[in-house]
Amino acid sequence: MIKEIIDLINGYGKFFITAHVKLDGDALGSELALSRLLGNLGKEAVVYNQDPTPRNYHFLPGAGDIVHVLPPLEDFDAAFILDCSELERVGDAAAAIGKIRQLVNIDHHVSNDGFCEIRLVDTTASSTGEMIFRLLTALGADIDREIATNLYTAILTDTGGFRYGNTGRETLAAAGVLVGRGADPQWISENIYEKFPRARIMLMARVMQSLSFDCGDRVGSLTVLRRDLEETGALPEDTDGLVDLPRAIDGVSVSALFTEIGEQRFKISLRSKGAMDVARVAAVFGGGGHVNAAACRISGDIATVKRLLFAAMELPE
Ligand SMILES: [Mn+2]
Repeated sequence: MIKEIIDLINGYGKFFITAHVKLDGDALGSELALSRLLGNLGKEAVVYNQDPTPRNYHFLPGAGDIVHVLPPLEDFDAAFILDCSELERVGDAAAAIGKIRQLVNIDHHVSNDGFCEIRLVDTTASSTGEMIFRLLTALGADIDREIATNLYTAILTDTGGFRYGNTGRETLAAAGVLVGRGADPQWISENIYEKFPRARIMLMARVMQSLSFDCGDRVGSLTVLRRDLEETGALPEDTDGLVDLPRAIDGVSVSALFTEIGEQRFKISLRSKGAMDVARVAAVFGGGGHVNAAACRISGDIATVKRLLFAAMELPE
């Protein structure tokens, strides 16, 4: 399939690139690296995202050129849909984007539904960034500092800083090559993880008060209510990473973050240690993800939502 994608890149001139809503480092780094690659090859590429770029990713080379208003889609020869397991993940424009002549999906989610013919899906890859790295290598394309910085960011963030189970030998080898091409690990980490606004830490302090344990103390959870954001001045993106906090507790194998997204409606982010498959739990409620990281939405008051979720985990009470 990589051959088909290379032929398509060589054969066409104008490319549309997008990724999922609720942007993360993998989505952004993959988009910007691919866009830069296409530009280096003399092609035209536009990166479109429905959502704004989170503040801590503004440093990524090319981030300022991302558009958030849909350009005329009939101009494009092909569209790259990155880090998406379903076309719908790109947001409200999914149906329109789906009409672009040629769709290419590059992704690593286990729940990928194979929505288009030309696709590069490897559920063993750490990140879409690692797959873009393979594509670049197969193309024999030059990896400049801009590409290296974006791909290193994609891999770094999707592996939780090279800590998760998806961190393989190839992952680290790719990261090594990228550092050799100018990606600066310290500068990149500082930008992503150590430039938070004060409101984010105030939100964290407040949300930590909601820490609770269930299922025989094997599940640790936090709850973010809308008023927590309002009263601290934090933004929705400031809840990123909160889900990882309970998982760091000894004896906790699953962490859950309940985020109030509407009247009697919660988004639940799940993280697990080891073999516990949270994608299966999320799927019970129509969600999805990976073995160790998944998400879903459930309606009801917080007590009901918690009860439904914990019942689906089938862990001893
Ligand atoms: Mn990813």
